[in-house]
Amino acid sequence: MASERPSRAAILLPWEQGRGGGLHKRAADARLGEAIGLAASIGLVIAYDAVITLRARKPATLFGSGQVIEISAELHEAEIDVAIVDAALSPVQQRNLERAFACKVIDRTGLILDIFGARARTAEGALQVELAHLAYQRSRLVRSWTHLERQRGGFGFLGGPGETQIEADRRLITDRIVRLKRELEDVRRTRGLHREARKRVPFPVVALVGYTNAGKSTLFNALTGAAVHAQDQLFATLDPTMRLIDLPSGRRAILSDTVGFISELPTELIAAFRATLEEVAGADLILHVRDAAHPDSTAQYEDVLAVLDGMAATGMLDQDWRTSSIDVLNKIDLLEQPLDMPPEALAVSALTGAGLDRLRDAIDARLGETLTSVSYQIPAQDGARLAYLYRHGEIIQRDDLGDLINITVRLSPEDRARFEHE
Ligand SMILES: Nc1nc2c(ncn2[C@@H]2O[C@H](COP(=O)(O)OP(=O)(O)O)[C@@H](O)[C@H]2O)c(=O)[nH]1
Ligand SMILES: [Mg+2]
Repeated sequence: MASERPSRAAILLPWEQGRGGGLHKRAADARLGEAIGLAASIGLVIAYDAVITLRARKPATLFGSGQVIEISAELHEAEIDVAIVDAALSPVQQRNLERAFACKVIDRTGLILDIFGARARTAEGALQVELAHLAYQRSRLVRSWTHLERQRGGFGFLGGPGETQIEADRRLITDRIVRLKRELEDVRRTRGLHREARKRVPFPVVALVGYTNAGKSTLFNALTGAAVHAQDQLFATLDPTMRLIDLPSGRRAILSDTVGFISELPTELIAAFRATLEEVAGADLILHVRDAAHPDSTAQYEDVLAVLDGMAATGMLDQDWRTSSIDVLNKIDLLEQPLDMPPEALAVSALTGAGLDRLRDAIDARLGETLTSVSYQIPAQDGARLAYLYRHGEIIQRDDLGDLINITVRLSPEDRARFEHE
């Protein structure tokens, strides 16, 4: 279809009756809101959405036959190009629904893969997403293949053209997966180098993390405002989701928006998601943004902590990453009563701007506590002191002047004191 207009999407959330009708309406609404946010984040226009109560999961179409007819009419009415079913669809269900709805149908995994693909930043992220994509495609081929096999009583000797095609596709995909895995290994080997380069950015990096729909992007826009810095262009070419912010003390930092956490992330996408969190690993400060008005706010908060702790366990993050993070409770404008919250958390509304001044102050103070930039002149033969700076600091600039080296480095107060005591 020609894309003169943005694609119009419908979000269909199958909701099993057992999941508890009226009582859990809030949960269903929250889940629908998440799916809408995800779809909107890749530029789809959401022209229709519905929670569809399932009495049973129909193997052929997931939804009941009456429901399929009703939905078809609605989708037609709303001129939908793509229907997103917020569940896992079997290849057969997907095909049958495409036929019935007369539009493209994608399931939850397909949608998330698209989002990760659009947002992957590092080479590793892009490779991981492609890998997940291929594995997803292959699993779909495998399933129809075993289905054919079964029809033939387990032997493929009579293989017709359809079957041969599937086998060939499958082999192509498998080959590509093998090559991708090799590339990934290479990328991992050079990962350290990239991080080193990244650290040379002369400003501390503040990364926003949290569930999708928590309000990270809204907060990103609110904090960065309309002010566009000349230096922004430096980052704009790299990434539109990194921008310079001015803090009250005059300190500057780079604010970095990230792909959000997604509830019930399909397991085959976890590696790809983790790769998109790479840049969080390089951040000087993490802003953990929560939707304080979400029914699962606490569980979501704990999920994020668990993933970040997991990154710390594998060495991607510092063990004490929690000391360089700030909990931000967003959407307080939606709350009827004041929050019962930890004393060190900050309550804000990215939408109304409430609490943002205090957040700016807190970011400023935290960055001030952690790293400061210092310049030293070191004799070129003093390898031990140079090594110390490389190990403990972030080298911003180095000029070799024969016998002397001028070096500018960002150090924590403790490391700086130790270095200067020597
Ligand atoms: N009421 C209210 N809505 C907000 C607030 N912050 C964000 N939102 C809304 O929440 C939705 C998701 O926000 P977004 O920034 O895209 O979330 P992200 O997925 O974390 O980047 C959008 O509809 C925002 O308008 C807030 O402080 N109050
Ligand atoms: Mg966002």
